[in-house]
Amino acid sequence: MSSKQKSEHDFVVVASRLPVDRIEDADGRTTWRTSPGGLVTALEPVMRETGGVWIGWSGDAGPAPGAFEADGLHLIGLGLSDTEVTHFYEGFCNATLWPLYHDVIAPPQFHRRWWEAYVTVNRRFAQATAEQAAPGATVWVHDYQLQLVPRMLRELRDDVRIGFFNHIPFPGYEIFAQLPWRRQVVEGLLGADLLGFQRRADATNFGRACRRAVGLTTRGSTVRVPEPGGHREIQAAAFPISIDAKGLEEMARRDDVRKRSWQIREALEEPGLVLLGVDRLDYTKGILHRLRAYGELLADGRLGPRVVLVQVASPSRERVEAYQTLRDEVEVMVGRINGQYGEVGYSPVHYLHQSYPREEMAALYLAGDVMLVTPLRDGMNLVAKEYVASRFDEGGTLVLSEFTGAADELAGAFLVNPHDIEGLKDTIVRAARTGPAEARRRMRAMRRRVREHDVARWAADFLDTLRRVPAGDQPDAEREIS
Ligand code: GDG
Repeated sequence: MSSKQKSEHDFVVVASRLPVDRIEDADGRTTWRTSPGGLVTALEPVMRETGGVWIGWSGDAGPAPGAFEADGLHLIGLGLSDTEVTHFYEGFCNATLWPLYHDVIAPPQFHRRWWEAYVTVNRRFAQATAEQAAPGATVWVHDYQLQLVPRMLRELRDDVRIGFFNHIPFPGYEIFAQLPWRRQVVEGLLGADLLGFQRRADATNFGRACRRAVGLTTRGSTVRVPEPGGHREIQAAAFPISIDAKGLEEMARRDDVRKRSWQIREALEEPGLVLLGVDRLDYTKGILHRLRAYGELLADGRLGPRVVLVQVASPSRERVEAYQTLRDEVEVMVGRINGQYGEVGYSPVHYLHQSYPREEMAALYLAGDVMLVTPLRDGMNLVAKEYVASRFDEGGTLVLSEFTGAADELAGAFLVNPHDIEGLKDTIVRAARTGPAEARRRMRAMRRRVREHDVARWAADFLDTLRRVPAGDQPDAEREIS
């Protein structure tokens, strides 16, 4: 145990990013504003109840902000140097693991110096966590940026209970096996007591990686990890993440938000049909496939006159090359479609490369007739769930890629394989032509699902399971796993 250990917090959240944004005021002083993401909403009550702490990076290169409070939450900001931002964050996280874990949609790059930075930064997170956790504390580590933290932390503090949740897919073994450091990554994760994934298929893929990369035995969701003189049994299972459905519905019902949604439709000047896409500008989201299908539908005239596609593509990872290339490709295609099918006073694509306040997002969701969520691969896709939660009017239809985690849950969606452009076109047409009674039936079923399985339930399910898994070493004699 580290001599610097402060042993303060019974609950520690460890995520690559802090749940706050840095704001410089006019006098150059730094203040912090909590960013209202789903994860914070879900974990805030637990954090407050337990006096928990959140450890993460502020998002800027430079010295560590250290311990501070924002809106009553205890936060510890860790620092990354310029080189670490390049090698760890933009490199190993966003140009190695992200494409690899999304079925190599873009080619992953493998560089030893990026891996070294990944190890260094993960160790920094593990050490900071070991210093903050009270004896027997519960630690919840998040996502692919921190896969080595569970084991590093266990080596420093074998008294804490460690959960890990992977927000992105865990790939099939043939793909995962490309990673030169596959064994270290699996062993890093196996330091946890409970590993959570979005879909059962991800947990199954992880089990296979344990068998193939490390030679372990698994049974169902249990992985048996040998330890000197005994073994540990770890659970790897699906915990599909969700959203603050109630909060979002309340926002969508607000007068100002509804008014804004009418204004949006008005600004589109009597559209025949409004299709909507909302994504980070990322190659996993299938934006090019969507645009291609839409362009062909305009050529065929199958969607009728004055159809518009509103496509929000919020800026993301702009210093990573694959993202710059994607932006160019998307913008060329948007320009081509508008050039070919637009008229004075009519643009078939409204492309918005901007970030919007949450209220504007809710208004957009209300203004869309057909929501297009067409990722080539996506751990869950919260946008699909947000659309459904916002539609208190039970209007609108959802076209949803089979390759999202959300497709396992949202049975009322029109499921589609985005690689199949003909199929995508037919599905968009079907979703657009659905009669109001059928659309309402589908929307109701999806809304029920999202309301009953919201982000608070997700967090409670994970933390309850983590509390129940047997922690620590077990003697070898008890039972055999085949
Ligand atoms: C990862 C996994 C998994 C987008 N533009 C704006 C904005 N957004 C918000 C959306 C939504 C979130 O960002 C995006 O969440 P997604 O789930 O769709 O996708 P990723 O960012 O790739 O998230 C994913 C998720 O983690 C959670 O586990 O579902 O599979 O890839 O909430 O609304 N929000 C605002 N302005 C924007 O312009 N305010």
